[in-house]
Amino acid sequence: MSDPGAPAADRADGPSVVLAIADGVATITLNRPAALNALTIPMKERLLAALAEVHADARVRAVVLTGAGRAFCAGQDLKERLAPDPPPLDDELRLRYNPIVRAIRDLPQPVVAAVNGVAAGAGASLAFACDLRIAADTASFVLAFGRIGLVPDSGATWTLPRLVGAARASEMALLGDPVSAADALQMGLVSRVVPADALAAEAAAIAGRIAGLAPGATTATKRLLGGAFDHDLDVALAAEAAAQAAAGAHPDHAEGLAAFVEKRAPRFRGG
Ligand code: LHQ
Repeated sequence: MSDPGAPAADRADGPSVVLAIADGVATITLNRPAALNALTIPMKERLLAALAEVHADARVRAVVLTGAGRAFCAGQDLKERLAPDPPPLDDELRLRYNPIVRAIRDLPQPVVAAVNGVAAGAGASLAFACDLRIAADTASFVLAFGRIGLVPDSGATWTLPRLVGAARASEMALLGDPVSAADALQMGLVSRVVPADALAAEAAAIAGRIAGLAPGATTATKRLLGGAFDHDLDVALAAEAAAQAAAGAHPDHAEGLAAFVEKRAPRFRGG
């Protein structure tokens, strides 16, 4: 499927966003490699549609978000912004970028960003919105917004300080220097760095492990962690207790206990 009205890079390389679902794992691939997977309007709409499809599919228990070619995502397609009458920037954010970030955060399934190359501008913001980030040793993160006279967006001013702390977030946002995969690992922006040719397998393995967990408990864990910096301890303790009551009442908890005493792997059913 390709867009007749889309930029050449979309038409040449097929759909600008590819969704593949297998064994409980959805892999969403940003696919405009000739433009470093820079985001056009049709591509953002496809990404949002893919996220909605994944949200609605109870078979999917983990998601991998990655890029085709040598980049993860170079952010907004700047050439699209230079076309006559581009949409106002705030419309672009409200109608497309913000819903994508919200959709990632609201997915019941954890999302693993497999950062295969440069993640720039809103491309970095997308990675920051995910639950886990693993990177190829060739990857980098660039908050390129300032260079073109813009502010960090798509949630970066909210996610980045939570991930790396205020000091490092301020350096990245204000100076805009590329952060290598090794530095990203050191500052906790990513949790693993692997050789580039091992990234897809590593991401699939992590997502596969998540897909084997009890889905209800996994979703609740994502929610509890997602609220971690917004609540005080008492709210967090109460939220954990409520989530634990729900998880404990689910047959998957009984299955986990049975598997433990029977010394076998659990078979979680979800639902
Ligand atoms: C691109 C892009 C690109 C188009 C590489 N667009 N073609 C903004 C406005 C609207 C709404 C709200 O949000 C935002 C948020 C944002 O995302 S603003 C930030 C936008 N992104 C950037 O400023 C990054 C621009 N790109 C770069 O700085 C470099 O390309 C990076 C550092 C990503 C990679 O550098 P290189 O590895 O040296 O690759 P390159 O620059 O040679 O790019 C390869 C091709 O990809 C090239 O096309 P060409 O036809 O000349 O081979 C670039 O034009 C194209 N490309 N980024 N964002």
